[in-house]
Amino acid sequence: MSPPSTSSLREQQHPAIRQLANGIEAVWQRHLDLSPYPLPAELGYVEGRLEGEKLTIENRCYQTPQFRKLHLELARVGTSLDILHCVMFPRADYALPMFGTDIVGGRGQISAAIADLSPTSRDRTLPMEYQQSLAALPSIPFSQPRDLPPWGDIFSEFCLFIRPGSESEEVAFVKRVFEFLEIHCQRAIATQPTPENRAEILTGQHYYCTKQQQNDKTRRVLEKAFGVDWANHYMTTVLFDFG
Ligand code: BLA
Repeated sequence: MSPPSTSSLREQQHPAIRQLANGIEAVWQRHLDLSPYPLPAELGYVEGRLEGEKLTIENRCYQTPQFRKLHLELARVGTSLDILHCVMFPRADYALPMFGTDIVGGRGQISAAIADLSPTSRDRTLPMEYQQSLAALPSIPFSQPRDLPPWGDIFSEFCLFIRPGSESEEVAFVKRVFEFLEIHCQRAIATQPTPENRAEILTGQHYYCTKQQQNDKTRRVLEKAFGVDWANHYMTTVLFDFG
């Protein structure tokens, strides 16, 4: 596929968000066989304004032989809140973890930067090759680690959740996410489908999505701009659908 056209929202966003968005798409293009994903036209670019500030959302979606959906979303609330959200949903016959990342920031400061390769197997552990590759990454001493919310039992022991304390920590976070992505794409293309595991994989993805749907901070932002029903529809069909 040809490279995607540059997005106007992306140009305006926090540099770490822009770099991560550009880099995620570059890694996808380099490793995966991307095809378009049929997102309903009205959900590609969305603007909402109910109470107060305008919320703008730009979505990029692809599919590949291994992934039923690659979703990269950029959002901006007024001029004060910039968001990057990305999830890679494996097809049900590929026993792969869920890659997810979320960066939330504004006015020059990122408050939340999270990235993980989250297991979906019945025993909720990552495949051995992932454990080995992730354990081999040198640990980074981020100055402000953050605690996971109660629904965060879906994340792996390698989950990174921080508030970056400086520009160099922002850069280190973005670089680490690229390392997660490289590991994931390389494992994904080396993995053979196992249709006999479909039920287990679907159950794991269902659990992951059900937990992510409990993120009240995301829900609140969407509800304020689009209303309760739209927010719920968006969270269950675009952000975290079961496939
Ligand atoms: C946190 N997500 C947040 C926060 C906001 C959003 C405002 C609070 C920031 C903070 O505490 O500093 C908002 N995130 C959004 C919105 C979208 C979004 C509006 O993606 C989409 C339009 N969230 C994800 C994914 C992960 C994730 C894929 O979408 C992880 C892989 C995690 N976001 C996540 C976590 C928190 C968060 C764990 C902190 C929640 C908490 O502390 O309660």
